[in-house]
Amino acid sequence: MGLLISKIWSLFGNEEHKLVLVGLDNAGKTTILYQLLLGEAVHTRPTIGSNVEEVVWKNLRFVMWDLGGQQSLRSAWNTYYTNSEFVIMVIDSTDRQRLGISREELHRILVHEELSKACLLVFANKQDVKGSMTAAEISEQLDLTSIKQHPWHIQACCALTGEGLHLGLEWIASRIKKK
Ligand SMILES: Nc1nc2c(ncn2[C@@H]2O[C@H](COP(=O)(O)OP(=O)(O)O)[C@@H](O)[C@H]2O)c(=O)[nH]1
Ligand SMILES: [Mg+2]
Repeated sequence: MGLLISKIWSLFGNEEHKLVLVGLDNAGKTTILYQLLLGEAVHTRPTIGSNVEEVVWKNLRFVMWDLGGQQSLRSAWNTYYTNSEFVIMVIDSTDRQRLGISREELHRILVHEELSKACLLVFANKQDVKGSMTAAEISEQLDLTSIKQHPWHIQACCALTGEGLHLGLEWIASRIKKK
């Protein structure tokens, strides 16, 4: 009976999907989370530990974990991976210098056993800044085409205005439908 109810429940799209937002400090993770939640850019401070919010979008319920990105906090990311269906990596598209570190972190994350079935969405954030790297450039630098074990997608966005964020969620929704 419980199973039946949960099946019917899921037909209405009410199941929860766990997402983790990762990326270096200052990439825009917290801004993205609150832009999706509130539809506006909030003033952020560096995240110590994590923020978690439930974002409801088109009948889908996402539980989004926003993890602090400073080097000292990155080792704690793996404690949040359990049952995560999506990894959202946020990239500061103006930060050419640290893209190599993002690449290393990304590939380190993806081999984690608890994420073996997770899909990857990369947000190429801060597209409003002149001279920022394009999604194509970032895709190449992150070596995304080498990722064969996880469905992935890269989306250009601007967390300050929200532009592109919903296109990212569209992709996530399309992956959920495929399951
Ligand atoms: N220009 C611009 N600045 C952004 C954008 N997204 C975030 N920021 C700024 O980048 C800084 C870091 O954002 P935050 O969300 O705290 O990054 P986090 O450390 O990844 O959580 C803040 O000053 C944000 O206002 C964006 O799309 N464009
Ligand atoms: Mg933050």
